[in-house]
Amino acid sequence: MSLDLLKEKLQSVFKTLRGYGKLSESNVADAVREVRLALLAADVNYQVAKDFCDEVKKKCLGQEVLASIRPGEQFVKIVHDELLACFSGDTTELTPNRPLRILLCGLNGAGKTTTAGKLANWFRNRKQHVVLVAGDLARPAAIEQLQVLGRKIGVTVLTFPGEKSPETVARLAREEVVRLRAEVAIFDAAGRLDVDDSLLAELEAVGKTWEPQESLLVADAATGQTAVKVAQAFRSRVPLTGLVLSKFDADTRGGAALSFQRVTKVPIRFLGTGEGIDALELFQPERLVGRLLGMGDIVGLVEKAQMEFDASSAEKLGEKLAKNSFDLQDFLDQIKMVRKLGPLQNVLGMIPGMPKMPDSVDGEKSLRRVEAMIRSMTLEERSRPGILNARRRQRIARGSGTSVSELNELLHRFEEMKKMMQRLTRGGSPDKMLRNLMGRR
Ligand SMILES: Nc1nc2c(ncn2[C@@H]2O[C@H](COP(=O)(O)OP(=O)(O)OP(=O)(O)O)[C@@H](O)[C@H]2O)c(=O)[nH]1
Ligand SMILES: [Mg+2]
Repeated sequence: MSLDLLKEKLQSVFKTLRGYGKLSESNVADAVREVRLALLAADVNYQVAKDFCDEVKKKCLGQEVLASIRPGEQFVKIVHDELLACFSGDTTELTPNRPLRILLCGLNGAGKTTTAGKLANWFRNRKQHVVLVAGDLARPAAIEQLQVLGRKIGVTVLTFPGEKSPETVARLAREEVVRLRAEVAIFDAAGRLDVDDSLLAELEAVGKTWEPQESLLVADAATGQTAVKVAQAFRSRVPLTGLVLSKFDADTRGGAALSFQRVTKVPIRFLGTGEGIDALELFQPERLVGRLLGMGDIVGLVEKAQMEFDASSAEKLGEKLAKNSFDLQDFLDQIKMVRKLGPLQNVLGMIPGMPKMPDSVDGEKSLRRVEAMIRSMTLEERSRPGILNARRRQRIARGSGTSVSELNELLHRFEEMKKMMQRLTRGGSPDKMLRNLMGRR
């Protein structure tokens, strides 16, 4: 299996770290160096590996040490999240427009024709009317190869015998696609041994006529950084919308996958995982990263520990409430703490007094405004909101770029929340009450 080497190396780094009592500057530096070597050995682009490691280091040193988990585990989680970030950005869905015209390009032997067959099969399995277009007029047996594939999966292959220009084929095929009312049409273009001007010029011309919504570059994963360079060269002339990494099943070092998106800014859409017609996977970053680390359990564990950590500071908060000394400063601390926990829509509900937000964008916005308002208050105002007269309120609203009525609403909500919490505290221990309030047992 590919990627095994990188996986092994990462695991040995994690093992070493597990022996330490806590993450310190020096053991983090050691571990990060090991990770960098592992990435480079796996053929990850140098700059990508460097940025990656800088980021991991920063996160490790900036993070609270969670009492209940071991440093190695926390480190795994950080590496995991950073690996995922290598793929963040664009969506992986193919455009919903119909007819969907796809152009497959790439070097000789990259796997274009095979991928064309696999993709056609993929759409056909999804009950889409799909056709293949034989656009490789350069290699003598290319048309026949596609026809054989088409017959195998029961998909029409459009050919234009005698035609010498791929551009003309693109024009005629487009008309045919409309006539046949096909929903998806996949153009199998010619390759070259190397990226050269004649190839790029041909693809440019085909692109102008075929006007594909999706231009996918098929690149051989086994060629590692070379594949990344090829992608960069193509991208300069052909507006690529995605990559298909073929031969991902072969014994590759796997690092190319990690470099692609960062270097080329083009998302990986599919992985080719074998010669068979079914050997095509929609690219899912979580899956790849999970496979790479082989430690989904640890990632889950750290997430849980973060929740526990949250609960222990909730206890302290509970004491404050019991003594009726919970003030706006504590409220602000709560918001800060909750922020650390991750996706806002999941955690917003944990802040006492925060209304449920319909979506994370609105939630984030409103949270930021609440923070701004509290930050515009003096410390005295934060601990004794009672002194907030009209003048002070005006000043705070101006200072935070909000309005007096918004501030009034916040203060009202805060008082309501305090009252409600007080009622709840009478019925039990503060920390139990808070856990209840925060939806935990
Ligand atoms: N193991 C493996 N082999 C693959 C995969 N994709 C393609 N191949 C093999 O790679 C070889 C070349 O594939 P083609 O699809 O003919 O490549 P092409 O890009 O169309 O090549 P040209 O038409 O010559 O430019 C074939 O032997 C395929 O079986 C894959 O995902 N895994
Ligand atoms: Mg081919």
